[in-house]
Amino acid sequence: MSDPAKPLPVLWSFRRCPYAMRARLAIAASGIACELREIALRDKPPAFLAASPKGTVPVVQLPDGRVIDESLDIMVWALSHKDPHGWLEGDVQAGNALIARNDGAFKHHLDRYKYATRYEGADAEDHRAAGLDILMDLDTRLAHHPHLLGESERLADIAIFPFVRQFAHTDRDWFQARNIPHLKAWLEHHLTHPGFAQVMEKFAPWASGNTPLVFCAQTYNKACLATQSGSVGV
Ligand SMILES: N[C@@H](CCC(=O)N[C@@H](CS)C(=O)NCC(=O)O)C(=O)O
Repeated sequence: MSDPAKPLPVLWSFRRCPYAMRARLAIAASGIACELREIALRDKPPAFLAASPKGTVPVVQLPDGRVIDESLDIMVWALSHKDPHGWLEGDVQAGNALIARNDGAFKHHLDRYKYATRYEGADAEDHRAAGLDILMDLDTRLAHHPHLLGESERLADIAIFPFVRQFAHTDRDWFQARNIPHLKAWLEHHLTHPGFAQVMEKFAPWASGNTPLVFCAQTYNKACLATQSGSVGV
């Protein structure tokens, strides 16, 4: 439990942002209590921009004044504190390569598929096909083991699935018709995990003077324990 006298790290977040999701998942797993401040991207609070002028979520503001404003750095910061599921273990180089492709090429195609009108000359179907090529590669990996890097869930699984979720939800019928069964099972596992529901709880945007909202996911790990008997339990 958090000590009410001790200031908590502040987590600036946006519920539907895949970068923020992966940061919340890692913080939840670590058990670190934070003050969650949900923001609206169209109406960023001055206090948020003062903490991180680049204006992207997620951002963690530590009580000592340090600011962590990249989702992967937030994940590593949180899990370095406590990593109950061993997400930082395994083949880190291979995991980082998968994450780099996700955050680079896959995100590029995802944005131009989902928001084609925002990108001049972008053809949504071309970008969807290019995104699918990457997902087919992930599907091939997942044909051999339940997680991207082997028998155990790692940072790459947690860092990548929120983006695959967004791709899948852009046109659910089209996605369902694709022959990528292993990837679909992997995605379903993450989406139905009780810990995911917990980090997707809805909150109104933060306003100065609000009662602090403690994002403490002690319950995340309890939820994990409850599912450990499942076939691909965390
Ligand atoms: N590289 C950053 C990217 C974060 C990012 O781009 N987040 C989006 C939301 S999903 C954002 O805040 N965009 C700013 C905006 O839309 O104004 C990270 O990993 O944290």
